[in-house]
Amino acid sequence: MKNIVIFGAPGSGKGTQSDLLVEKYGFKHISTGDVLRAEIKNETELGKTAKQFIDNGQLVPDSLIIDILAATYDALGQCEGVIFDGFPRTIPQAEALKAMLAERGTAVSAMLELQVPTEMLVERLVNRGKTSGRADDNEETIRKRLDVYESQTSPLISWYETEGLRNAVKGYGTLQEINDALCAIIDKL
Ligand code: B4P
Repeated sequence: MKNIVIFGAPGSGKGTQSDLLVEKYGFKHISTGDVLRAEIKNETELGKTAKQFIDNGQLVPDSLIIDILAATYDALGQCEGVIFDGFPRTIPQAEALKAMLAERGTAVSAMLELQVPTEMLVERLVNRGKTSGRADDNEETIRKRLDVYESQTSPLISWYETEGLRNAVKGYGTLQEINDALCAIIDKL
């Protein structure tokens, strides 16, 4: 079973490419952003807490997200593979993922990093905001999210490099070109 981490800044196309990979390989998909948005919609206690962080462009605290991740993973059952989209976003989350998978006798197979220039990210997310209805897709919050990415999430690039799992891909161009580059890596796993 493959455990694939799809990694990149907000708006790098993690969700978009995950959908294409699910279609091609039949993998299951865990998007922590989607999980949190569902909690917000259902007005759970977790959703109420998460909303305050998300609307402000900040990350939800590690302790909240790590527990949810394990429960979501266990609920998937047997499958060919899992795509982790938007998780991990901090080094403690990466360490927790490693430990959680090790407890289940498995490990991350590869980290796929989508590289996109910052101004392109802003443009994509401002455009998404016109139809997504997401409170965090406005320019001010987008820039905050990108700062949070730089300070808290980008250190994971060298963390995964050290683990020997990092694979960087150009994250702009057509969806198909990007998808082909990701599939070439997955096919070698
Ligand atoms: P997420 O839901 O993970 O969303 P994202 O990073 O904003 O977007 P993604 O990279 O998936 O981009 P997409 O494919 O949609 O996170 C939202 C929030 O939840 C976070 O800010 C945080 O607060 C919280 N959260 C989530 N996980 C967490 C965690 N682990 N710990 C703590 N907090 C957490 O693409 C963006 C746009 O670009 C789309 O409109 C798409 O159509 C377009 N696009 C994609 N590929 C393109 C291409 N090749 N060319 C042109 N446009 C493209």
